[in-house]
Amino acid sequence: MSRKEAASNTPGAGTQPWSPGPVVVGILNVTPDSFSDGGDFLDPEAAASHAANMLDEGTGIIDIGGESTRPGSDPVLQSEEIQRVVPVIERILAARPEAVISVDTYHSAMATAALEAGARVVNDVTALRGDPRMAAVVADARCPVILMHMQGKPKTMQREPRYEDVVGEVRGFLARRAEHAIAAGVGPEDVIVDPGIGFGKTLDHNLALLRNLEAIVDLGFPVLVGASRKTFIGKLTGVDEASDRVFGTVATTVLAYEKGATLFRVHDVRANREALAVAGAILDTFHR
Ligand code: HH2
Repeated sequence: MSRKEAASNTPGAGTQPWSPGPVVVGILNVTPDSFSDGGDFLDPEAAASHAANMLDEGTGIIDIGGESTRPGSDPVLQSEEIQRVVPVIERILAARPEAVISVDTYHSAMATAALEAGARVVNDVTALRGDPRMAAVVADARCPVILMHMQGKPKTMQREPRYEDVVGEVRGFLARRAEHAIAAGVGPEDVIVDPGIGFGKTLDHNLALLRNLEAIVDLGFPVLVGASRKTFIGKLTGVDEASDRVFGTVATTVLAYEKGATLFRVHDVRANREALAVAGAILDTFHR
């Protein structure tokens, strides 16, 4: 698929609640233990103020998570997750009713509570495998859903991940999960796929996926890339502090965009949005 054809996969062409063009998905983790922003936004007031900053910086979606899925993390109780996330959604929407909020969860009860509170997208890192009720929740809500590839579970996924052909296996998995979602009643226009950078993958696996992203774009669904501040960027740059990995993140965003990805889940909204504006103009896709 050509770059221009991939651009027509951009969410917004159908009923999705965001505008055409590359979409920055700003990360808001309401957790004590996320790998980069853990503990920063547990207070709903601080979370809402960070969301407002991200909106001012041009985020198209705010992705709110109440459970860390970093390597080695433990699951949290759904009740705890809901208690963390719902007040934050309510507070953001009270101040900025136009905000498009996505909920980063694989629990159907959390997704239901978030959608009731006004979230409009579900981001499921298990691609609807984590909870048998999730597909029906998304189908009933008629909302976009992000289906992400992960090998294993967060607790152990970075212990010797193995593939025969990482690109082919991730592509095949995403095709099967998209088929599953559509069979369960999710609109084909509501499916977004994500290769799951860092989820059961070595540095070489991550690089192979990013280098061959066209193979995922070719599935015909919008592609989200979530590389922000991740360990592979630290390995390549020698930057240990996650919050300092913005330059490496921006390089990933621009190259992934050039290969046809259209959604970028990032912590640093302004840096990535400005890079995408310039990259889009050079690629001559969205600047007119
Ligand atoms: N990465 C993280 C969490 N959710 N969702 C999608 N669709 N794609 C990703 O790559 C992705 C994701 C992990 O990053 P972060 O939220 O910053 O950290 P933590 O899991 O520690 O909260």
